[in-house]
Amino acid sequence: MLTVHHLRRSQSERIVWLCEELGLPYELVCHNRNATDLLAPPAYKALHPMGIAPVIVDGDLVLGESGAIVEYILGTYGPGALARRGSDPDFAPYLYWLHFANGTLQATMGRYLVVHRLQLPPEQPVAAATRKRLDLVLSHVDARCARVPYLAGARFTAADIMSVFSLTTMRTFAPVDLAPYPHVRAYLQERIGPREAYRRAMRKGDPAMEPMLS
Ligand SMILES: N[C@@H](CCC(=O)N[C@@H](CS)C(=O)NCC(=O)O)C(=O)O
Repeated sequence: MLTVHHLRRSQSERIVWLCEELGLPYELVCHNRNATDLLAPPAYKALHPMGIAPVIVDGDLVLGESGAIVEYILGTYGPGALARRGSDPDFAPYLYWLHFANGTLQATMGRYLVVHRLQLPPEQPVAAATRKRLDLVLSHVDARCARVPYLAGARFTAADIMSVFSLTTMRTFAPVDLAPYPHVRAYLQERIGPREAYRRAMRKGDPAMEPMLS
């Protein structure tokens, strides 16, 4: 059986959510971050050479990297409903938003986290450039959410599963006010939050944490 190693408050929530959306049988192993440095604990580090979340184990396979895991699960177990393929008009936007999630959105949030942790003043050039990039990225997502219900288009896909962490749980580490992005907020509150599989995944992953949807 597929085992999902979930590091609490991390990108591995995407994989728990994906399994719940697909209704897959899977074993969920939850790990807490170290209290001191908030990194993954030694047991998590031992799972994979990178030691970062997510990691899945499927028979002899140990796989890391959210995007690879999502593609692997969809390709191996997914009935196809959460991906878009070549002849589908949503194929190109699906690919774009699936890859934008880690390539640009999460990367920018990560950069913003560093600036936040270093407590750089807003006028410091790197801090100012990072804030500008973050606004560009969030405005881009906001414009997309204003036009279509889900990132790939009319239907919910794995592109949403890849993106939501950066707009929600990531903000517990790097606070970002979503008030200037009302369509992102509507997307989170009206379309993602009510999804039973999302709520179940979040509850199973960390019953003590309320999803940050606003
Ligand atoms: N690009 C990777 C990023 C993985 C990553 O940075 N995970 C963080 C959690 S969000 C982590 O494991 N941090 C704990 C640590 O570095 O020890 C992916 O999507 O899988």
